Amino acid sequence: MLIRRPSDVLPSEITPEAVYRDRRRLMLQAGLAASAMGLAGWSDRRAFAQTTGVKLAAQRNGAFVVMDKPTSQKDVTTYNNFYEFGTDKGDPSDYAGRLRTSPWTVAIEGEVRKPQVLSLDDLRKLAPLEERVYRLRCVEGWSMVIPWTGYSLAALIRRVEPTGNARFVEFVTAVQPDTMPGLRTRVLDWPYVEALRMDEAMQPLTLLTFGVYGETLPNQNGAPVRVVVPWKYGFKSGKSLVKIRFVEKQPATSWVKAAPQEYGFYANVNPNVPHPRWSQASERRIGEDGLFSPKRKTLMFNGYGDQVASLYAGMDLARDY
Ligand SMILES: Nc1nc2c(c(=O)[nH]1)N[C@H]1C(S)=C(S)[C@@H](COP(=O)(O)O)O[C@H]1N2
Ligand SMILES: [Mo]
Repeated sequence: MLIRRPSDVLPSEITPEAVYRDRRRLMLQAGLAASAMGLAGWSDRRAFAQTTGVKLAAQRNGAFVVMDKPTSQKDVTTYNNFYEFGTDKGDPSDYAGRLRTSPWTVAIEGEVRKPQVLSLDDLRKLAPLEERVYRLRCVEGWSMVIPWTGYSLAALIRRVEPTGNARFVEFVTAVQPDTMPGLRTRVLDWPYVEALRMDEAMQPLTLLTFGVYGETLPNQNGAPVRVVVPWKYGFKSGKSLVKIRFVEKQPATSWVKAAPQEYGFYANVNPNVPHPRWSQASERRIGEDGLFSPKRKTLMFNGYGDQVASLYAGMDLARDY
């Protein structure tokens, strides 16, 4: 019997659409057959649920809750960017099921007095978990409103005691060639690396994130731990972190390396600075704005200007985009 694994259905195989759809159907059938035989496995879970179902207790922090209507859990967990699993919005939820998230460790390295390797459990217990509702604005022109669970990254940073040389924080994300079909495409230089200036990383909004919608993160949203930086374009919020490195020099980040003319290091949401190929002045809220409804205006710093504008005083944000 031929059981198709996700690696057999790579979009990068560039199969004609019909063949590709047929493979998906076969895969779903394989999942059905497996469940009929009582075999619990990835195919079941992948085909029938997009969330983990594992509750993550947290206190809602009203100071970090935007009033916008949250995007549905379904959209949040099935409309994703996670290029390690493919470049289509549905690829992460379709193919991230095999990502190994346990055991998981995060290494804290570089310019810190207390370098250490933390288990996911220890990392999660380092500070009280909070639920916060943030806007997320993707550089591609869409946005969502998402209830995340986590704590301010600042709590971890204080714990590991950065030295005076630590000026940037680099986030290195997972590379699992056998579970990440997207790694075979050379769209980005893997691992996916992002970074923040130290003061940005210490800003209380910057969230070390373990959950979404009251549950642990689904793989497609960056399980088991990611960062969320709500005043910057979504690509700054690296998923599935394995290393947090404190460094003196501004790190070479994946998107800047891939297209420096298009993606800046700061990547602050800014309606006044167009992407070279499209405007950033407006956005489409997923699940609310149709393709033909007027787009809503994008806010400077994604609406978080009161909290973060001072970080950039004196900088020319049209040059340092
Ligand atoms: N490792 C990794 N992290 C990533 C990405 C990625 O491709 N790989 N995509 C980024 C982009 S472009 C966005 S918009 C957000 C999307 O997060 P979400 O799918 O949980 O909404 O994740 C960011 N983090
Ligand atoms: Mo994005």
